[in-house]
Amino acid sequence: MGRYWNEKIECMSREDMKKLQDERLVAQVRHVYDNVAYYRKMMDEKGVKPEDIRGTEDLHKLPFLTKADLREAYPYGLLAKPLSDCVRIQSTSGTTGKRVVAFYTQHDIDLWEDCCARAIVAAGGTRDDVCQVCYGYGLFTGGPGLNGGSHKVGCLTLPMSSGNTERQIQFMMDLQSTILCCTPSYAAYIGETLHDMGYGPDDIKLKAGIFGAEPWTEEMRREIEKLLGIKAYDIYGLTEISGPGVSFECEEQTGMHINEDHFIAEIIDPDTGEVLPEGSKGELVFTSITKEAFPLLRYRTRDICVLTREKCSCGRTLVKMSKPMGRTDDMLIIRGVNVFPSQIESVLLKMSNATPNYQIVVDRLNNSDTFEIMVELNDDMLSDTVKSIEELERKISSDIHSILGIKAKITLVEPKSIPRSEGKAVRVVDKRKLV
Ligand code: DLL
Repeated sequence: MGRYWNEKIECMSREDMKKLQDERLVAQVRHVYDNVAYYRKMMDEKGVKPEDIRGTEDLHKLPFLTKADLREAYPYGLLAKPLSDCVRIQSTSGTTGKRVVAFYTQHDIDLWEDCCARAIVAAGGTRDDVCQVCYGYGLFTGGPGLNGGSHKVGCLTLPMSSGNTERQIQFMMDLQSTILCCTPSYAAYIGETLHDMGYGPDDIKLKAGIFGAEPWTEEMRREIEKLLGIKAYDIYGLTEISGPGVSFECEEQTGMHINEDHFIAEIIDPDTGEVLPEGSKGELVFTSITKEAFPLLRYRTRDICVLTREKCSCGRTLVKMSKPMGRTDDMLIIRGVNVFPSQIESVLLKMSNATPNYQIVVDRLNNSDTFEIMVELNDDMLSDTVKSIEELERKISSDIHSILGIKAKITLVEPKSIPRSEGKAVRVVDKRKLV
């Protein structure tokens, strides 16, 4: 199988990739215009006709699509194929407003699973591997996507879903799993539990992990790699665009290659909508050029990141995106300051005696925001003196202050007292009623 799942595509020259994207984009715009009344209306209002789109250079002429459009069109308003051609739905984990429901034909499932297969092969997966999938199964795309990719590669697939961590570890040992797929926070929890059970990396056969669905830092990567004795690869995706595998990391671990034969990426200024040049930081926008049932054109992800076409040592020519650096919407605004949970995480990961398990609690008292960060101590710290605990509290507090410019109340709590999540970690509890 080699280093790539699809070498022809993954290592295609820029000119050939552009040609492929141009052809697919033109056909997709026509398909959507002819079959989706909601989209036709948006294009008509903007005065754009399908024949105005002749290639990727015309992409900017199309209107953006946002989550608000998806909610308005819920459930069938953006469907581009008859329901009888659809074989699956998946849905977002969002807790506010209406859920987003995405539809798939069999062709759409195939291309999505193919993208996940590319990610697994990039992480070193072959038909000799045992791939333990502990992302949630069901409406969430994590489990089904990686499960499908793992089948395609020919790995022995363990469809574990999340939860029952001791059983996960038992299976991991008994069936000698070599690849672990789950959220990074769950991977860290599996690592902690492994150690609590009296085992270490030498007792398991894992070699790689494919972790995504939530933000995680480089420090967290190193921590998980150490706990489990593996190489940890990032994977990105969103339900609206298909699920995991929109982009994936290679052995260079310096960003995620976007599957550009299926998804065209742009970076825009989130305030003006203007397309920014390569290397600029801005909001990531995707156009899906091969999906049949739920093809979104210029969908605003709200994820902030940077794209780069620098040559990658892995040989892939697919454009790379940085780890998302936050979101334009779940960014917290505390006392007027923009706060990304990842900034807090990176402070904590630099402290040797605090753990990256934290929860931010924001409230509003007498018209002023309160900002508390609960941080778990590690076991060694428990036996320490009150003085050294106070010292740590002061250090975290001053580092947070210097990064964010605002003060937070730091509360150090006992190891394992912050509820663990088996899916995406709950890092923020916002009790303010601002809407
Ligand atoms: O989280 C799909 C997925 C499953 C990706 C498993 C990777 C692995 P949604 O629930 O629709 O889909 O959430 C999508 O999660 O817009 C990002 O804000 C965030 N996200 C996804 N992957 C990453 C990542 C899945 N690797 C939203 N790093 C996206 C940071 C991520 N954030």
